Amino acid sequence: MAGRRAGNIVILTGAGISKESGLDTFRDADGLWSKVNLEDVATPEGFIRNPQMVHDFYNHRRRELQKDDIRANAAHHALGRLEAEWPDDVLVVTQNIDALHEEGGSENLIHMHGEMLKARCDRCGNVRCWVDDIDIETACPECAVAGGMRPHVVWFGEMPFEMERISQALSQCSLFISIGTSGNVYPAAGFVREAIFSAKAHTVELNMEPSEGATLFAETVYGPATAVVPAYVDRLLAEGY
Ligand code: BV8
Repeated sequence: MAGRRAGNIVILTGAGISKESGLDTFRDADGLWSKVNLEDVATPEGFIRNPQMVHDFYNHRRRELQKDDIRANAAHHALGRLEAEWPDDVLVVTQNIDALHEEGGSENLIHMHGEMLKARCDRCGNVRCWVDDIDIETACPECAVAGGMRPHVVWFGEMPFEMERISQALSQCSLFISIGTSGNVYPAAGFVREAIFSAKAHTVELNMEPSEGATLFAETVYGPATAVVPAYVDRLLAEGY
């Protein structure tokens, strides 16, 4: 539908959109999963087996993403601009646990895999902003019980957040854009199918290279996010899709 400049947009992002801000991806050659075993640090079983190892993994990443030189890049800012200038809804659903979309100006935003700068108490369920390290002695500020604090992130085998709201948005979108994700992790990797079958949406993949689901997309543009995403947003605002 060349030229369409209306309709709700759902944008799924993954680690690739934050790569040029200086944060590691997971499955690239130098990615996080090449340095540590995901079963040990991103599963509830791993946390039960060795909670301090999991805390060390997240404490390192939490410190990293708070460094002054880790800033939102042109791709994050382009999505903030799209949300501000597009006539209908723009929802960003991110698998990322950094806060770079917020810095880029996105407000209609869902962190489906949680947020690194939040912590949750397994005892009382309290969730709050958290910038310091967590360890096995850390006490919950709410219920004062020690040892139950964990990063407020979604591990493998745990249900991602706000799935109802995401499905609702997918069923009502006219345009689905996937940015910087390898399409390995479900349910996020299945959103493109949902957008096609429940909303007959136009689908676009903007990535460094074809993802696992590349053949499902009506349109694909490959290259670094800081080049490809602003250019796509400019074209979308000027000419539609
Ligand atoms: C669920 C934690 C169901 C936070 C993450 C057996 C048992 C249990 C579950 C399963 C199972 N088998 C399969 C599953 C489902 C499982 C899954 O999908 N496994 C895969 C590996 C097969 N999924 C789950 O478990 C999910 N939960 O299914 O629950 C359920 C049902 C009922 C009741 C209860 C539960 C939970 C998944 C979430 C896991 N948590 N992380 C954290 O530490 O960050 S996953 C991790 O992968 C991150 O969240 C990350 O965001 C996510 C996806 O990775 P990507 O973002 O795509 O990153 P990746 O490195 O892979 O790719 C980067 C891409 O960017 C590449 O394509 C690259 O080319 C590109 N790129 C690089 N540079 C650039 C670039 N692009 C543009 N510009 C650049 N410069």
